[in-house]
Amino acid sequence: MDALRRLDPDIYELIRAEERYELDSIRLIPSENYVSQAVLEASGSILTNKYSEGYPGRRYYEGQRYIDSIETLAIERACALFGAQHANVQPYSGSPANLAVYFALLKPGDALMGLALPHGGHLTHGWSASVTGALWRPVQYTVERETHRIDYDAVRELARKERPKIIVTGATAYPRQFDFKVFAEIAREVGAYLLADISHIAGLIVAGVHPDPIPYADVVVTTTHKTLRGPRGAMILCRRELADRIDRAVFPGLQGGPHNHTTAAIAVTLKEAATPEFKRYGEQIVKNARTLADELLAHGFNLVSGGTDNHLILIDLTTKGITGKQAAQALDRAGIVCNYNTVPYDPRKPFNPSGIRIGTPAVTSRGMGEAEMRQVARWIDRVIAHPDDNENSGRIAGEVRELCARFPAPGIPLR
Ligand code: DSN
Repeated sequence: MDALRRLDPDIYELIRAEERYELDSIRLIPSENYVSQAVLEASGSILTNKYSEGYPGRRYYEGQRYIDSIETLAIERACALFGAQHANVQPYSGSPANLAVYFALLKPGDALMGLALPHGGHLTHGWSASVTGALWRPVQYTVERETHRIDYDAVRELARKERPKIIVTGATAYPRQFDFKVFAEIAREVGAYLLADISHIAGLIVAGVHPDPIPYADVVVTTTHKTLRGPRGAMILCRRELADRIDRAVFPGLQGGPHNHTTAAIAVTLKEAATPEFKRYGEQIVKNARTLADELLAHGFNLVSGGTDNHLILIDLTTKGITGKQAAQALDRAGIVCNYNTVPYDPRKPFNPSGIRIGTPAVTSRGMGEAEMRQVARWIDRVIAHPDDNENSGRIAGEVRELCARFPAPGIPLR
């Protein structure tokens, strides 16, 4: 980055500092990852120079000979990897992807049913603070109070009563698997489309360690930068009959020109995800999460739903006498990065809730395994036991740096 260093040393230094931070810390935010050097190169390429509104072979700009080939490759690889009939790889990220699906399939005021945000759903699944809760009539299901799991009978009952036009399955903070077959049966019974938002679990589905929604859902949305380990972007996969409506909703309905550098990086990501190494990566994410959860339970932590089936763990810290925000800040001082999060039926507000959310996609990308997860759990326990003891946090941060030095991060050169 010599040119950047000379032209804009401020930004250069900040990027270098973030690089060091990502290298020296245990990154447990379950929606984050480390992309490969190949993905970084495609993402930072001259493709950012291009405008190409439209789709391959149907553009509003001339000069698309290479861009068309790149987008076609991305589409073909997405369809092959997920077994989908159609893929749109242009959404800028997950929120616009979900909006495009609603714009394609709903009329203003139609009912949109999704998991409530405080129960693990996403803002764009119809939460009141989101435009999706304003343009459409939100119907929100919750997890069960005792088990913290989706109660499919309650979902069916609510769907029968409210007659949504789309039912969304998917979450940002749900540590268990989704039963897409049951969701599809409910959607069919009430005449709704089923949208599976697999943003968090796409890499696990590809690796075969989470059930696959493609046989059941009308539309599947995923971001490309979480467990799939690609650039920040999104894709919409759907049945052939819905392809035109989805494509028109993305462009010209919601977006202008696609971000071609991102499209190329998505194509590279999909090539990487089709390898046996990626399957092993997905399997290890889940093994690591289970080990981390078991070790936390052994240290007396209270986990939402009692554990995990996927890549993430939600810890309710109420019994430890500390809030999620205090815990996340103390952990950050010790070199362990996570986000604070509401837990189901949380009496506290989202900006200082009762829980933290942790996950294993990024640490698994560095090659860490079960032994390291047990160590991470011990560090979390030591920090949470003395959150205001900066000497303790500093000592742990040193130990964290030593461990991290043994596990190179993809895409970040060792200097
Ligand atoms: N904000 C993302 C996450 O952290 O899960 C979801 O969009």
